[in-house]
Amino acid sequence: AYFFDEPSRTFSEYLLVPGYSDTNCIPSNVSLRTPLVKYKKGQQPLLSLNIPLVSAIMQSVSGEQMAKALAREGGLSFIYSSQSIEEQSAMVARVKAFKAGFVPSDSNLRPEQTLKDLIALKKLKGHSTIAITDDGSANGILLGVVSSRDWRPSRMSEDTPIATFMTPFERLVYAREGVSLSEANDIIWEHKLNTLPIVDASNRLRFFVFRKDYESHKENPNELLDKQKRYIVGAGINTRDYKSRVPQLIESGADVLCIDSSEGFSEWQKLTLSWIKAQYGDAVKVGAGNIVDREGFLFLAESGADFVKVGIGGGSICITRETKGIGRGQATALIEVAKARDEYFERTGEYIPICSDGGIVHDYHMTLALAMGADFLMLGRYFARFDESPTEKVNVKGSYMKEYWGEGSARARNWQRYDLGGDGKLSFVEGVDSYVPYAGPLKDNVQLSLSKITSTMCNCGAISLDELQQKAKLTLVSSTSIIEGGAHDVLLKDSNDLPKK
Ligand code: MZP
Repeated sequence: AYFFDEPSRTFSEYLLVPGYSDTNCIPSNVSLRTPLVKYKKGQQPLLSLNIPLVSAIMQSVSGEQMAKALAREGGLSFIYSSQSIEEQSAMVARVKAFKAGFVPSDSNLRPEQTLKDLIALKKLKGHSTIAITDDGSANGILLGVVSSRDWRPSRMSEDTPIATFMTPFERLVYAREGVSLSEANDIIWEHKLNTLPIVDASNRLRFFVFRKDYESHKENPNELLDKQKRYIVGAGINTRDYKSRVPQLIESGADVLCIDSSEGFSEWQKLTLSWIKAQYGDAVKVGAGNIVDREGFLFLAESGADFVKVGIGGGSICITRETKGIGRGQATALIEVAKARDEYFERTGEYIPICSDGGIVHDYHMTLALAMGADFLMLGRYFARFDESPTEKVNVKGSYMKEYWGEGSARARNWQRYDLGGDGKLSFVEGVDSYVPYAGPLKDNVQLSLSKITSTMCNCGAISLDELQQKAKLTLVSSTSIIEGGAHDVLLKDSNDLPKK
Protein backbone atom coordinates (compact mmCIF):
# COMPACT_ATOMS: atom_id res chain seq x y z
CA ALA A 1 0.00 0.00 0.00
CA TYR A 2 1.02 3.57 -0.55
CA PHE A 3 0.90 5.89 2.47
CA PHE A 4 0.57 9.63 2.01
CA ASP A 5 3.00 11.62 4.17
CA GLU A 6 0.52 14.34 5.12
CA PRO A 7 -2.66 13.89 7.12
CA SER A 8 -5.87 14.66 5.27
CA ARG A 9 -6.88 18.20 6.26
CA THR A 10 -10.07 20.26 6.03
CA PHE A 11 -10.60 23.99 5.44
CA SER A 12 -11.22 24.69 9.14
CA GLU A 13 -7.64 23.68 9.90
CA TYR A 14 -6.25 26.68 8.00
CA LEU A 15 -6.19 30.45 8.29
CA LEU A 16 -4.91 33.20 6.02
CA VAL A 17 -2.17 35.47 7.31
CA PRO A 18 -2.64 39.05 6.02
CA GLY A 19 -0.15 40.50 3.55
CA TYR A 20 0.73 44.10 2.69
CA SER A 21 -2.14 45.98 1.07
CA ASP A 22 -1.57 49.24 -0.77
CA THR A 23 -4.18 51.99 -1.18
CA ASN A 24 -5.33 50.48 -4.48
CA CYS A 25 -6.32 47.36 -2.63
CA ILE A 26 -9.95 48.18 -1.89
CA PRO A 27 -12.98 45.88 -2.32
CA SER A 28 -14.45 47.93 -5.19
CA ASN A 29 -11.26 47.30 -7.19
CA VAL A 30 -11.41 43.54 -6.76
CA SER A 31 -12.27 41.37 -9.75
CA LEU A 32 -13.59 37.89 -9.07
CA ARG A 33 -13.55 36.90 -12.71
CA THR A 34 -12.27 33.38 -13.22
CA PRO A 35 -11.84 30.85 -16.05
CA LEU A 36 -14.46 28.12 -16.37
CA VAL A 37 -12.85 26.05 -19.11
CA LYS A 38 -9.33 25.28 -20.26
CA TYR A 39 -7.28 27.63 -22.39
CA LYS A 40 -3.82 27.84 -23.89
CA LYS A 41 -1.07 30.07 -22.58
CA GLY A 42 -1.46 33.61 -23.93
CA GLN A 43 -5.11 33.06 -24.87
CA GLN A 44 -8.35 33.73 -23.04
CA PRO A 45 -10.80 31.00 -21.96
CA LEU A 46 -13.93 30.79 -24.11
CA LEU A 47 -16.08 30.67 -20.99
CA SER A 48 -15.47 32.58 -17.77
CA LEU A 49 -17.45 33.34 -14.65
CA ASN A 50 -17.80 36.78 -13.11
CA ILE A 51 -17.96 35.24 -9.65
CA PRO A 52 -16.29 31.94 -8.71
CA LEU A 53 -19.44 30.12 -7.57
CA VAL A 54 -21.39 27.32 -9.23
CA SER A 55 -24.31 25.40 -7.79
CA ALA A 56 -24.16 21.64 -7.28
CA ILE A 57 -25.53 19.11 -9.79
CA MET A 58 -28.29 18.05 -7.42
CA GLN A 59 -32.07 17.66 -7.46
CA SER A 60 -32.35 19.69 -4.29
CA VAL A 61 -30.18 22.55 -5.59
CA SER A 62 -29.96 23.28 -9.30
CA GLY A 63 -33.31 23.76 -10.99
CA GLU A 64 -34.22 26.56 -13.36
CA GLN A 65 -34.94 29.27 -10.75
CA MET A 66 -31.51 28.70 -9.22
CA ALA A 67 -29.90 28.80 -12.67
CA LYS A 68 -31.43 32.18 -13.52
CA ALA A 69 -30.73 33.75 -10.14
CA LEU A 70 -27.13 32.60 -10.00
CA ALA A 71 -26.36 33.51 -13.62
CA ARG A 72 -27.75 36.97 -12.88
CA GLU A 73 -25.12 37.34 -10.15
CA GLY A 74 -22.35 36.18 -12.50
CA GLY A 75 -22.12 32.52 -11.45
CA LEU A 76 -23.52 29.34 -13.00
CA SER A 77 -25.75 26.38 -12.19
CA PHE A 78 -25.38 22.86 -13.47
CA ILE A 79 -28.92 21.56 -13.96
CA TYR A 80 -29.15 18.14 -12.31
CA SER A 81 -28.92 15.01 -14.42
CA SER A 82 -30.85 12.63 -12.17
CA GLN A 83 -34.00 13.14 -14.21
CA SER A 84 -35.06 12.10 -17.69
CA ILE A 85 -33.17 13.50 -20.66
CA GLU A 86 -36.36 15.24 -21.82
CA GLU A 87 -37.01 16.91 -18.48
CA GLN A 88 -33.44 18.07 -18.06
CA SER A 89 -33.23 19.43 -21.64
CA ALA A 90 -36.53 21.25 -21.16
CA MET A 91 -35.17 22.90 -18.01
CA VAL A 92 -32.04 24.01 -19.84
CA ALA A 93 -34.13 25.33 -22.71
CA ARG A 94 -36.33 27.33 -20.32
CA VAL A 95 -33.30 28.95 -18.71
CA LYS A 96 -31.90 29.82 -22.11
CA ALA A 97 -35.23 31.16 -23.33
CA PHE A 98 -35.30 33.61 -20.47
CA LYS A 99 -33.53 36.72 -21.62
CA ALA A 100 -31.28 38.50 -19.21
CA GLY A 101 -32.06 42.10 -18.37
CA PHE A 102 -29.63 43.04 -21.08
CA VAL A 103 -32.14 43.05 -23.93
CA PRO A 104 -32.38 44.87 -27.18
CA SER A 105 -35.04 47.54 -26.99
CA ASP A 106 -36.22 46.41 -30.39
CA SER A 107 -36.63 42.73 -31.06
CA ASN A 108 -35.85 43.20 -34.74
CA LEU A 109 -32.25 44.11 -34.06
CA ARG A 110 -29.82 41.95 -35.94
CA PRO A 111 -26.33 41.27 -34.57
CA GLU A 112 -24.59 42.64 -37.60
CA GLN A 113 -26.40 45.97 -37.46
CA THR A 114 -24.14 48.80 -36.50
CA LEU A 115 -25.05 51.58 -34.24
CA LYS A 116 -24.87 53.88 -37.23
CA ASP A 117 -27.57 51.80 -38.98
CA LEU A 118 -29.72 52.03 -35.94
CA ILE A 119 -29.42 55.75 -35.66
CA ALA A 120 -30.28 55.99 -39.34
CA LEU A 121 -33.25 53.69 -38.79
CA LYS A 122 -34.20 55.78 -35.77
CA LYS A 123 -34.71 52.62 -33.83
CA LEU A 124 -33.20 54.20 -30.78
CA LYS A 125 -35.48 57.21 -30.99
CA GLY A 126 -37.51 57.99 -27.95
CA HIS A 127 -35.41 56.05 -25.47
CA SER A 128 -32.83 57.20 -23.08
CA THR A 129 -30.56 54.40 -24.07
CA ILE A 130 -27.13 53.02 -23.49
CA ALA A 131 -25.72 51.22 -26.44
CA ILE A 132 -22.65 49.08 -26.12
CA THR A 133 -20.43 48.56 -29.10
CA ASP A 134 -17.39 46.41 -29.61
CA ASP A 135 -14.99 49.21 -30.40
CA GLY A 136 -16.42 52.13 -28.50
CA SER A 137 -17.29 54.09 -31.59
CA ALA A 138 -20.65 54.82 -33.07
CA ASN A 139 -19.69 52.53 -35.96
CA GLY A 140 -18.87 49.48 -33.91
CA ILE A 141 -20.89 46.31 -34.02
CA LEU A 142 -23.82 46.65 -31.70
CA LEU A 143 -23.50 44.36 -28.74
CA GLY A 144 -26.60 45.37 -26.89
CA VAL A 145 -28.98 48.14 -26.10
CA VAL A 146 -30.54 48.87 -22.78
CA SER A 147 -33.54 51.10 -22.82
CA SER A 148 -35.04 53.05 -19.99
CA ARG A 149 -38.09 50.82 -20.13
CA ASP A 150 -35.99 47.73 -19.46
CA TRP A 151 -33.74 49.02 -16.74
CA ARG A 152 -34.65 51.44 -14.02
CA PRO A 153 -32.38 51.25 -11.03
CA SER A 154 -34.30 51.64 -7.82
CA ARG A 155 -32.09 54.34 -6.42
CA MET A 156 -32.65 56.57 -9.41
CA SER A 157 -34.46 59.76 -8.52
CA GLU A 158 -35.59 62.81 -10.43
CA ASP A 159 -32.59 64.87 -9.45
CA THR A 160 -29.99 62.17 -10.15
CA PRO A 161 -28.84 62.46 -13.72
CA ILE A 162 -27.35 58.98 -13.87
CA ALA A 163 -26.95 55.87 -11.84
CA THR A 164 -24.41 53.13 -12.39
CA PHE A 165 -25.02 49.56 -11.50
CA MET A 166 -23.61 46.10 -11.98
CA THR A 167 -25.09 43.49 -14.25
CA PRO A 168 -23.78 39.98 -14.70
CA PHE A 169 -21.93 41.33 -17.69
CA GLU A 170 -20.51 44.74 -17.07
CA ARG A 171 -21.11 48.07 -15.50
CA LEU A 172 -23.87 49.89 -17.30
CA VAL A 173 -24.71 53.54 -17.11
CA TYR A 174 -28.23 54.78 -17.07
CA ALA A 175 -28.94 58.30 -18.21
CA ARG A 176 -32.10 60.20 -17.43
CA GLU A 177 -33.81 61.34 -20.57
CA GLY A 178 -33.03 64.90 -21.50
CA VAL A 179 -29.63 65.22 -19.80
CA SER A 180 -27.74 68.03 -21.54
CA LEU A 181 -24.38 67.64 -23.23
CA SER A 182 -22.58 69.62 -20.54
CA GLU A 183 -24.15 67.47 -17.81
CA ALA A 184 -23.15 64.39 -19.79
CA ASN A 185 -19.56 65.57 -20.00
CA ASP A 186 -19.51 66.14 -16.24
CA ILE A 187 -20.81 62.63 -15.71
CA ILE A 188 -18.21 61.15 -18.03
CA TRP A 189 -15.44 63.00 -16.26
CA GLU A 190 -16.66 62.21 -12.77
CA HIS A 191 -17.20 58.51 -13.44
CA LYS A 192 -14.08 58.14 -15.59
CA LEU A 193 -16.16 56.56 -18.32
CA ASN A 194 -14.59 55.58 -21.57
CA THR A 195 -17.58 56.91 -23.45
CA LEU A 196 -18.88 59.04 -26.18
CA PRO A 197 -22.08 60.99 -25.54
CA ILE A 198 -24.49 60.99 -28.46
CA VAL A 199 -26.78 63.99 -28.46
CA ASP A 200 -29.83 64.91 -30.44
CA ALA A 201 -30.48 68.07 -32.43
CA SER A 202 -31.32 70.05 -29.31
CA ASN A 203 -28.09 69.00 -27.64
CA ARG A 204 -29.84 66.59 -25.29
CA LEU A 205 -28.13 63.34 -24.44
CA ARG A 206 -29.60 60.42 -26.31
CA PHE A 207 -27.27 57.68 -25.17
CA PHE A 208 -23.75 56.83 -24.20
CA VAL A 209 -21.59 54.58 -26.29
CA PHE A 210 -18.89 52.91 -24.37
CA ARG A 211 -16.20 50.39 -24.78
CA LYS A 212 -16.14 47.08 -23.06
CA ASP A 213 -13.20 44.75 -22.88
CA TYR A 214 -13.90 42.42 -25.74
CA GLU A 215 -10.28 41.62 -26.53
CA SER A 216 -10.94 37.92 -26.16
CA HIS A 217 -13.82 38.05 -28.62
CA LYS A 218 -12.34 40.28 -31.27
CA GLU A 219 -12.32 37.53 -33.87
CA ASN A 220 -15.90 36.59 -33.32
CA PRO A 221 -18.04 39.25 -31.68
CA ASN A 222 -21.19 37.46 -32.82
CA GLU A 223 -20.32 34.52 -30.66
CA LEU A 224 -20.39 36.82 -27.69
CA LEU A 225 -23.82 38.10 -28.87
CA ASP A 226 -25.50 34.38 -28.72
CA LYS A 227 -24.01 34.20 -25.06
CA GLN A 228 -24.62 37.76 -23.73
CA LYS A 229 -28.29 38.07 -24.25
CA ARG A 230 -29.14 34.90 -22.44
CA TYR A 231 -28.20 33.39 -19.17
CA ILE A 232 -25.34 30.96 -19.23
CA VAL A 233 -26.23 27.55 -17.89
CA GLY A 234 -24.52 24.22 -17.36
CA ALA A 235 -25.87 20.68 -17.20
CA GLY A 236 -24.78 17.47 -15.52
CA ILE A 237 -24.31 14.26 -17.51
CA ASN A 238 -23.39 10.70 -16.55
CA THR A 239 -21.19 7.97 -17.98
CA ARG A 240 -24.17 5.76 -18.92
CA ASP A 241 -26.56 7.53 -21.27
CA TYR A 242 -24.29 10.32 -22.58
CA LYS A 243 -24.72 9.30 -26.21
CA SER A 244 -28.37 10.33 -26.07
CA ARG A 245 -28.25 12.92 -23.25
CA VAL A 246 -25.44 15.11 -24.60
CA PRO A 247 -26.94 15.81 -28.06
CA GLN A 248 -30.25 16.88 -26.52
CA LEU A 249 -28.63 19.12 -23.95
CA ILE A 250 -26.53 20.79 -26.63
CA GLU A 251 -29.63 21.21 -28.77
CA SER A 252 -31.37 22.87 -25.82
CA GLY A 253 -28.55 25.38 -25.48
CA ALA A 254 -26.45 24.13 -22.55
CA ASP A 255 -23.25 26.19 -22.48
CA VAL A 256 -21.13 23.69 -20.60
CA LEU A 257 -21.48 20.12 -19.36
CA CYS A 258 -20.05 18.29 -16.39
CA ILE A 259 -19.79 14.57 -15.74
CA ASP A 260 -21.46 14.09 -12.38
CA SER A 261 -19.79 11.24 -10.58
CA SER A 262 -18.68 10.46 -7.05
CA GLU A 263 -15.45 8.97 -8.41
CA GLY A 264 -13.84 10.32 -11.57
CA PHE A 265 -10.58 8.39 -11.84
CA SER A 266 -12.11 5.77 -14.10
CA GLU A 267 -12.14 4.54 -17.66
CA TRP A 268 -15.87 5.37 -17.79
CA GLN A 269 -15.00 9.07 -17.70
CA LYS A 270 -12.31 8.69 -20.33
CA LEU A 271 -14.76 6.95 -22.65
CA THR A 272 -17.37 9.67 -22.08
CA LEU A 273 -14.88 12.50 -22.71
CA SER A 274 -13.48 10.77 -25.82
CA TRP A 275 -16.93 10.28 -27.30
CA ILE A 276 -17.92 13.93 -26.74
CA LYS A 277 -14.66 15.26 -28.18
CA ALA A 278 -14.92 12.91 -31.19
CA GLN A 279 -18.47 14.09 -31.89
CA TYR A 280 -18.10 17.81 -31.23
CA GLY A 281 -14.39 18.62 -31.10
CA ASP A 282 -13.74 21.63 -28.95
CA ALA A 283 -17.18 23.14 -29.52
CA VAL A 284 -18.64 21.37 -26.50
CA LYS A 285 -17.05 22.06 -23.15
CA VAL A 286 -17.17 19.34 -20.55
CA GLY A 287 -15.78 19.08 -17.04
CA ALA A 288 -14.98 15.81 -15.29
CA GLY A 289 -14.42 14.47 -11.78
CA ASN A 290 -14.39 14.04 -8.93
CA ILE A 291 -10.80 13.27 -8.06
CA VAL A 292 -8.68 14.05 -5.00
CA ASP A 293 -5.06 13.67 -6.04
CA ARG A 294 -2.45 14.51 -8.63
CA GLU A 295 -2.79 11.19 -10.45
CA GLY A 296 -6.54 11.62 -10.83
CA PHE A 297 -6.11 15.16 -12.15
CA LEU A 298 -3.49 14.14 -14.74
CA PHE A 299 -5.68 11.27 -15.92
CA LEU A 300 -8.68 13.55 -16.55
CA ALA A 301 -6.51 16.34 -18.01
CA GLU A 302 -5.01 13.91 -20.51
CA SER A 303 -8.45 12.46 -21.25
CA GLY A 304 -9.59 15.88 -22.49
CA ALA A 305 -11.51 17.41 -19.55
CA ASP A 306 -12.18 21.16 -19.88
CA PHE A 307 -12.12 21.54 -16.11
CA VAL A 308 -11.63 19.11 -13.25
CA LYS A 309 -13.71 18.82 -10.11
CA VAL A 310 -12.00 18.04 -6.80
CA GLY A 311 -13.60 16.44 -3.74
CA ILE A 312 -14.67 13.06 -2.41
CA GLY A 313 -16.60 12.61 0.79
CA GLY A 314 -16.59 16.21 2.01
CA GLY A 315 -20.15 17.16 1.03
CA SER A 316 -22.44 18.10 3.90
CA ILE A 317 -24.96 15.37 2.97
CA CYS A 318 -22.30 12.80 2.06
CA ILE A 319 -21.62 9.62 4.03
CA THR A 320 -19.27 8.04 1.48
CA ARG A 321 -16.35 8.16 3.90
CA GLU A 322 -18.39 6.39 6.58
CA THR A 323 -19.92 3.92 4.14
CA LYS A 324 -16.94 2.99 2.00
CA GLY A 325 -13.94 4.46 3.76
CA ILE A 326 -12.79 6.46 0.74
CA GLY A 327 -12.15 10.17 0.35
CA ARG A 328 -9.69 12.83 1.38
CA GLY A 329 -9.77 16.03 3.44
CA GLN A 330 -10.88 18.76 1.02
CA ALA A 331 -8.04 21.18 1.76
CA THR A 332 -5.31 18.58 1.27
CA ALA A 333 -6.92 17.30 -1.92
CA LEU A 334 -7.27 20.81 -3.33
CA ILE A 335 -3.71 21.89 -2.51
CA GLU A 336 -2.25 18.80 -4.22
CA VAL A 337 -4.46 19.10 -7.31
CA ALA A 338 -3.78 22.84 -7.66
CA LYS A 339 -0.06 22.09 -7.67
CA ALA A 340 -0.59 19.41 -10.33
CA ARG A 341 -2.61 21.87 -12.44
CA ASP A 342 0.16 24.49 -12.25
CA GLU A 343 2.85 21.96 -13.18
CA TYR A 344 0.68 20.72 -16.06
CA PHE A 345 0.30 24.30 -17.28
CA GLU A 346 4.05 24.86 -17.05
CA ARG A 347 4.75 21.65 -18.97
CA THR A 348 2.04 21.78 -21.66
CA GLY A 349 0.97 25.44 -21.85
CA GLU A 350 -2.62 24.34 -21.17
CA TYR A 351 -4.43 25.75 -18.14
CA ILE A 352 -7.17 23.44 -16.86
CA PRO A 353 -9.32 25.15 -14.20
CA ILE A 354 -10.13 23.20 -11.07
CA CYS A 355 -13.36 23.37 -9.10
CA SER A 356 -13.42 22.66 -5.37
CA ASP A 357 -16.62 20.69 -4.82
CA GLY A 358 -18.27 20.29 -1.41
CA GLY A 359 -17.42 20.94 2.21
CA ILE A 360 -17.76 24.75 2.24
CA VAL A 361 -19.36 25.55 5.58
CA HIS A 362 -18.40 29.14 6.38
CA ASP A 363 -17.95 32.02 3.95
CA TYR A 364 -14.27 32.21 4.87
CA HIS A 365 -13.87 28.64 3.57
CA MET A 366 -14.62 30.08 0.12
CA THR A 367 -11.69 32.47 0.34
CA LEU A 368 -9.44 29.72 1.70
CA ALA A 369 -10.38 27.40 -1.17
CA LEU A 370 -9.67 30.14 -3.72
CA ALA A 371 -6.36 30.96 -2.04
CA MET A 372 -5.42 27.27 -2.08
CA GLY A 373 -5.80 27.29 -5.85
CA ALA A 374 -9.44 26.60 -6.74
CA ASP A 375 -10.54 28.51 -9.84
CA PHE A 376 -14.15 28.20 -8.77
CA LEU A 377 -16.27 26.46 -6.15
CA MET A 378 -19.25 24.14 -6.33
CA LEU A 379 -21.68 24.39 -3.44
CA GLY A 380 -24.77 22.44 -2.50
CA ARG A 381 -25.78 23.16 1.10
CA TYR A 382 -25.06 26.87 0.68
CA PHE A 383 -27.48 27.29 -2.26
CA ALA A 384 -30.08 24.83 -0.95
CA ARG A 385 -30.94 27.37 1.79
CA PHE A 386 -32.20 30.02 -0.62
CA ASP A 387 -35.65 30.81 -2.03
CA GLU A 388 -34.49 29.75 -5.49
CA SER A 389 -33.61 26.13 -4.64
CA PRO A 390 -36.27 23.73 -5.95
CA THR A 391 -37.20 22.28 -2.56
CA GLU A 392 -39.96 22.90 -0.05
CA LYS A 393 -39.68 25.58 2.59
CA VAL A 394 -41.05 23.99 5.74
CA ASN A 395 -41.67 25.08 9.30
CA VAL A 396 -39.86 22.76 11.69
CA LYS A 397 -40.56 23.46 15.35
CA GLY A 398 -41.03 27.16 14.74
CA SER A 399 -38.06 27.71 12.38
CA TYR A 400 -38.15 27.83 8.60
CA MET A 401 -36.06 25.18 6.88
CA LYS A 402 -35.44 24.05 3.32
CA GLU A 403 -35.10 20.41 2.41
CA TYR A 404 -31.72 19.23 1.15
CA TRP A 405 -30.91 15.67 0.12
CA GLY A 406 -27.86 14.00 -1.42
CA GLU A 407 -27.76 12.48 -4.88
CA GLY A 408 -26.70 9.19 -3.28
CA SER A 409 -29.61 9.22 -0.83
CA ALA A 410 -32.57 6.88 -0.98
CA ARG A 411 -34.64 9.89 -2.04
CA ALA A 412 -32.60 10.89 -5.13
CA ARG A 413 -31.44 7.38 -6.07
CA ASN A 414 -28.99 8.78 -8.60
CA TRP A 415 -27.37 5.41 -9.30
CA GLN A 416 -25.60 6.70 -12.42
CA ARG A 417 -23.48 8.98 -10.20
CA TYR A 418 -22.13 5.91 -8.39
CA ASP A 419 -22.23 3.51 -11.31
CA LEU A 420 -19.32 1.15 -11.91
CA GLY A 421 -20.96 -0.79 -14.70
CA GLY A 422 -23.33 -2.53 -12.33
CA ASP A 423 -26.96 -3.50 -12.63
CA GLY A 424 -28.48 -0.03 -12.89
CA LYS A 425 -29.62 0.49 -9.35
CA LEU A 426 -28.38 2.10 -6.14
CA SER A 427 -27.13 -0.83 -4.03
CA PHE A 428 -26.53 1.17 -0.85
CA VAL A 429 -26.95 4.82 0.09
CA GLU A 430 -24.04 7.26 0.29
CA GLY A 431 -26.05 10.35 1.16
CA VAL A 432 -28.65 11.61 3.60
CA ASP A 433 -31.98 13.50 3.43
CA SER A 434 -31.84 16.62 5.61
CA TYR A 435 -32.99 20.15 6.43
CA VAL A 436 -30.92 23.33 6.16
CA PRO A 437 -31.94 26.64 7.78
CA TYR A 438 -33.85 28.83 5.32
CA ALA A 439 -31.78 31.91 4.46
CA GLY A 440 -33.89 34.05 2.08
CA PRO A 441 -33.07 35.26 -1.43
CA LEU A 442 -29.91 34.18 -3.24
CA LYS A 443 -28.92 37.69 -4.24
CA ASP A 444 -28.62 39.08 -0.69
CA ASN A 445 -26.69 36.07 0.58
CA VAL A 446 -24.32 35.88 -2.36
CA GLN A 447 -23.60 39.62 -2.16
CA LEU A 448 -22.77 39.25 1.53
CA SER A 449 -20.47 36.28 0.94
CA LEU A 450 -18.73 38.07 -1.92
CA SER A 451 -18.18 41.15 0.19
CA LYS A 452 -16.40 38.97 2.77
CA ILE A 453 -14.27 37.38 0.04
CA THR A 454 -13.26 40.71 -1.50
CA SER A 455 -12.50 42.20 1.88
CA THR A 456 -10.27 39.27 2.87
CA MET A 457 -8.55 39.41 -0.53
CA CYS A 458 -7.66 43.04 0.15
CA ASN A 459 -6.22 42.02 3.54
CA CYS A 460 -4.01 39.63 1.60
CA GLY A 461 -2.96 42.39 -0.83
CA ALA A 462 -4.84 40.85 -3.79
CA ILE A 463 -7.34 42.40 -6.19
CA SER A 464 -7.69 39.38 -8.48
CA LEU A 465 -8.02 35.67 -7.84
CA ASP A 466 -4.76 35.02 -9.62
CA GLU A 467 -3.05 37.51 -7.34
CA LEU A 468 -4.68 35.88 -4.30
CA GLN A 469 -3.23 32.52 -5.29
CA GLN A 470 0.22 34.07 -5.75
CA LYS A 471 0.23 36.13 -2.57
CA ALA A 472 -1.80 34.13 -0.05
CA LYS A 473 0.01 32.99 3.07
CA LEU A 474 -1.73 30.06 4.74
CA THR A 475 -1.10 28.68 8.18
CA LEU A 476 -2.29 25.53 9.90
CA VAL A 477 -4.12 26.16 13.16
CA SER A 478 -3.80 24.19 16.36
CA SER A 479 -6.93 22.96 18.13
CA THR A 480 -6.45 25.50 20.92
CA SER A 481 -6.10 28.40 18.50
CA ILE A 482 -9.44 27.39 16.96
CA ILE A 483 -11.02 28.11 20.36
CA GLU A 484 -9.23 31.47 20.43
CA GLY A 485 -10.78 32.29 17.03
CA GLY A 486 -14.35 32.38 18.32
CA ALA A 487 -15.83 34.60 21.04
CA HIS A 488 -14.30 33.27 24.26
CA ASP A 489 -14.14 34.02 27.94
CA VAL A 490 -17.13 36.35 27.78
CA LEU A 491 -20.79 35.70 28.61
CA LEU A 492 -22.82 36.21 25.47
CA LYS A 493 -25.83 38.43 26.13
CA ASP A 494 -28.27 36.21 24.26
CA SER A 495 -26.98 32.91 25.68
CA ASN A 496 -28.26 30.75 28.51
CA ASP A 497 -24.95 31.15 30.34
CA LEU A 498 -25.96 34.39 32.09
CA PRO A 499 -26.56 34.01 35.86
CA LYS A 500 -30.26 33.68 36.65
CA LYS A 501 -31.65 36.07 39.26
P1 MZP B 1 -21.96 20.65 0.09
O1 MZP B 1 -21.77 21.95 -0.62
O2 MZP B 1 -23.37 20.41 0.49
O3 MZP B 1 -21.00 20.45 1.22
O4 MZP B 1 -21.56 19.51 -0.96
C1 MZP B 1 -22.18 19.40 -2.22
C2 MZP B 1 -21.50 18.31 -3.01
O5 MZP B 1 -21.68 17.04 -2.38
C3 MZP B 1 -22.06 18.09 -4.40
O6 MZP B 1 -21.60 19.03 -5.34
C4 MZP B 1 -21.60 16.67 -4.72
O7 MZP B 1 -20.30 16.62 -5.23
C5 MZP B 1 -21.61 16.01 -3.37
N1 MZP B 1 -22.77 15.11 -3.19
C6 MZP B 1 -24.02 15.21 -3.67
N2 MZP B 1 -24.76 14.16 -3.23
C7 MZP B 1 -23.96 13.43 -2.44
C8 MZP B 1 -24.35 12.22 -1.73
O8 MZP B 1 -25.50 11.86 -1.69
C9 MZP B 1 -22.70 14.02 -2.43
N3 MZP B 1 -23.39 11.57 -1.11
O9 MZP B 1 -21.68 13.65 -1.84
